[in-house]
Parts: sequence; C-alpha cells; structure tokens
Amino acid sequence: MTEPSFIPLPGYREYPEDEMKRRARAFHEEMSRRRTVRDFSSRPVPRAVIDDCLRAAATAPSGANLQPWHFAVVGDPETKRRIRLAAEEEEREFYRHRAPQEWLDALAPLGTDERKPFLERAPWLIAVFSQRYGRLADGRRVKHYYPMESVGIATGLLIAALHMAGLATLTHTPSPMKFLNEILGRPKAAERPFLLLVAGYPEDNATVPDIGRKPLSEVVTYV
Ligand code: IYR
Repeated sequence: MTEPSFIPLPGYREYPEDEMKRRARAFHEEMSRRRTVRDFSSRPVPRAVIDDCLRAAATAPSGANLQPWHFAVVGDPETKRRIRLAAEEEEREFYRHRAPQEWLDALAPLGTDERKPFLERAPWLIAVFSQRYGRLADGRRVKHYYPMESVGIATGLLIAALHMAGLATLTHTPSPMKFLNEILGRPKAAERPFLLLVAGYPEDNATVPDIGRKPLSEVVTYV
C-alpha cells in the first residue's frame, strides 16, 4: 500500500463575489452557444489544438484517480473512411431493423439517418475508450473504478474545451461500436468504446435542429 502524500493546494483562485458572478454567467453564455453539429467542413484544424483539448479532458476527476480513458485520434483519410463504412453498416441495421419505434420517434426531431458523411469529412475523429482495467509495467491488471462515470466527465470537458477553442463537435454513438477496437487496434477485453467525437469547423451553411433546452426550473430543485 502506498502511503498518502499531501501538498498545498496548487493553482486555486478565489474571485471577489461580483467577479465570480460575472465568470459564472460568462461561462454559461459561452456554453449555451454550443450546438451539436452534423454539417462539418473539411477545413483542417491544427493537431496542437486537439492536443490541448485532450490535455484539458485528461484533467477530469476519476475513480481512485486511475484515469480510465484512452483517446484514439484519427486524422488519416483512409482510417476515417473505414470508420465511416463500418458505422454506416451498423446504423443501417439500427434504423431499418434494430431500433424500436419509440426510439425512432425520439430521434425524429434530429433528422438523423444512416448516412454519416461527416465521419470522412471532418478533420478529426476522437474515439473515446473506457478502460475496465489498466496494466502495470510488469503486465499485471489494475482494476478501474467508475470507468463510465469518469470517462463521461472527461468527455464533457473535452467537448467544452473544443467548443471554447471555436470548434464544433458531434457526439456520435454508432451502435454497437466494437468495430472501433478492431479498426483502431485497441484491446478488446480491457477497453470499451464510449463514443466517437467528431470535431472540426462547421460547414458555412450548417444547420441544426430547431430544438431547445429545458429551463432550470425543470432540471433543478433546491431541496
Ligand atoms: N446512433 C444513431 C442514432 C442516434 C441515437 C441517439 I440516442 C441520438 O441522440 C442520435 C442518433 C445515429 O448516430 O444516427
């Protein structure tokens, strides 16, 4: 067992109350402009930006700080094409046979279907994997705790970071997505694909569904 070791809290900043209010409001204002986009431009985005956004994602809290995530980043056109073809095959089955009517009804306002051209067009695909266990240097397994919750938080930070950098994202979940382990060479037993994040500039004439968010009163209670 490792003894705990403590250091003084590094980097914390407190703000005067009015500045705190301003910052909270400004962050909400920023985030409320984030929309999930499906019309991506093929304009390139520097890899350095993606790296910094991934650094931000990897600051997420995680179960026992075991950081149970892996981000497989794809910019190569051939790999993007393979992912598109595999995803569209699964999605065709989903839309034609697998999805119950209730699910299709819920998706109707989004106007989605089995065609996923953005998987080839957008400059970057980030496949987020959740690790059930990690490996020590000597190959022994280390069990991870709350991997789904941890990876969900990291993915939220990644989406926020990409948005703050001025990029659009799409959280894409072809189902099932085991083909991502195959194509991206990730271990099948240890890692589960969590989602495929598409990132890039929106197309000039990009449109989004005319849908809104629930008001605070519907999603919050102060008990
Ligand atoms: N994976 C399919 C279907 C889909 C499911 C949900 I839940 C969405 O919010 C959006 C789409 C697709 O990507 O089209």
